[in-house]
Amino acid sequence: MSPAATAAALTPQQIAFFKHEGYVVLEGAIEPAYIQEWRRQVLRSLGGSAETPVSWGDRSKEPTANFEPKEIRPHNHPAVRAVIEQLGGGRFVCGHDSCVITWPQESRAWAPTDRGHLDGYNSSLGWWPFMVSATTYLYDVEPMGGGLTLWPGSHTAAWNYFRARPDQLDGGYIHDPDFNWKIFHPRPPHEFTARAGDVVFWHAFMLHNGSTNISRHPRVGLFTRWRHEQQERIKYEVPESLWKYWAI
Ligand SMILES: O=C(O)CCC(=O)C(=O)O
Repeated sequence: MSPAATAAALTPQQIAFFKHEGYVVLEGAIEPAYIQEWRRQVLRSLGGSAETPVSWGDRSKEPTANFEPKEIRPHNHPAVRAVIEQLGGGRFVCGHDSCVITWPQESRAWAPTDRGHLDGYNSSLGWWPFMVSATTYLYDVEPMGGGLTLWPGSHTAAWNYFRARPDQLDGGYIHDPDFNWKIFHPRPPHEFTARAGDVVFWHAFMLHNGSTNISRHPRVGLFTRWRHEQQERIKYEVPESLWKYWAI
């Protein structure tokens, strides 16, 4: 595998888009050689033998993104590293790489996902604050193919909510009778359809969810999350600027 000598980071326009929308897509960031090797290792972890839905092995098995050697793990990919370095000024550290498969449900009608959630800042899913996540697919994802659903602008809506109620940053908003998920849904959702190897970077306050896959192929998503190196110190702070701990 020979990654590009100088990995490209985000342009000023892409940074501005990320700050406004809460996510940004870097098309073609991952080279085909990485995708091939990641597919091979995911298939092996599932006990599958070929790249067709019927032979993917045991669906109950947990796929891995802890690829070997470590240098080829998603968070170590040069283009991904370059963007994270740029966003965090070198202060964002990788929490984990993971693989989430959405298996086809051919018998189900498709409907858009109508509600998102926050990872980390969520008492029902656990409290593990982070800064940013990146998602890429190992196979192209078409509409209705189980794409990650994002709510553009929700990072700002959530931050505004927490600014007014900092005591709820610990995930307590879930239990607040006045809380309504619509508060975090300023605009209609965006289904991240993409080619294998495109990467979407999304803010930790981005409302998101999986979606139903009625295609003929599993949706294989790799998710990586980064926390701030000072996360323990800052985890209960709702900063006056959403970008206080960023380098952008
Ligand atoms: O599988 C997906 O597209 C979404 C997964 C998700 O919501 C999560 O990892 O928190």
